[in-house]
Amino acid sequence: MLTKLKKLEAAAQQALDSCADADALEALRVQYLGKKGELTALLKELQSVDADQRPVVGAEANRIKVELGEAIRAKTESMDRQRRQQQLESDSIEDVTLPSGLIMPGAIHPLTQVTHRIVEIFHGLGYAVADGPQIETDYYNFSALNFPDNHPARDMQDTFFVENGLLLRTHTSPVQIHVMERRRPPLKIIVPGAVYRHDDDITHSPIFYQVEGLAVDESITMADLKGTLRRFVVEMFGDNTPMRLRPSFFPFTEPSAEVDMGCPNCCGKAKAKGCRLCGDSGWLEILGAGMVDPAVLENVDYDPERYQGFAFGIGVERIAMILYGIDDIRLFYDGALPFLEQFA
Ligand code: 2NL
Repeated sequence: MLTKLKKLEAAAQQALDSCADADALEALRVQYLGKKGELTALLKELQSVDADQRPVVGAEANRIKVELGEAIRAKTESMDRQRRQQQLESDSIEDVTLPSGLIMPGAIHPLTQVTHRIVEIFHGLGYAVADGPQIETDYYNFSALNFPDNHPARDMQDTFFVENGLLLRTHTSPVQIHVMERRRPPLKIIVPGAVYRHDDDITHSPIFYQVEGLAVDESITMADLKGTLRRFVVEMFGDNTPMRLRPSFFPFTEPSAEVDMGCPNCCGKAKAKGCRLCGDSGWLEILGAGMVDPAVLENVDYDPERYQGFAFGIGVERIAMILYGIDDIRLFYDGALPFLEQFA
């Protein structure tokens, strides 16, 4: 019996050494250790061994069973590791700089394109670009701009307040206040940037973009304002675009005006003027403007007897919607590619 066991062990060891893959190893395991395997069969013969020999033979058979099982498991594992290593090496990318198949070229967002165009027009008129913080104090966003303490725009319902009495600017005007505090006239600046109001429907977004302008010098008049805005309208919408100023009110300008352009949809057409876009008036409001209120100049220590200024505020979304015939402001913020790709 012991001789049989020794022979079996030697044969199994030799077979194991010549196993070349996982299938062969599994076949080997079944051949020796399986239910009908050779070692299993020998273990069953144990009953016929003399009782005094049985413990020695039994122990030897068990040792072979355990060691052979362990050897097969170890070789299976080592071949597995080797196979994975080879796969890693053969799968490796030789040139990591090669482009992938699908490349989606990016494009400038339409609101950014329109902002750039507006800034470019005023740059051509000698304006310098300025910017500043989007989180502001009540002073820079409201008080310095001559908003009375009880003005409804200060209301929680219109303004996003953050902690410590700070707020998200509701217009870019606080930037102009910072610039005027730092510099003396003459001054011509254009201020593009994100602003925030608690508003959300098809013509209002809680974040939106403005370009405000400010010019301060000795003897600036309303005629300078009108001539400047005329240049803007002509550059943006074309030579023959009608434009008009309508009296209005802002806390920070006096006098104030709203500026309309002829409705690009119906103005000048043969039939009677008016359509859905312009509310049947033939005119579309495009921006607000006015002469800087002397109280605002005083707040930044400019002498209002010596200096005058004009200012204006342009809503980027509104200009883009008119320019491209878009009727829902939310399209700019949804990030849907079929919409955005049209501006690539
Ligand atoms: C609008 C109106 C406007 C201004 C913004 C301004 C800034 C300073 C002083 C005076 Cl620091 N004015 N900005 C003036 C008039 C109108 O915006 O409806 N924008 C969309």
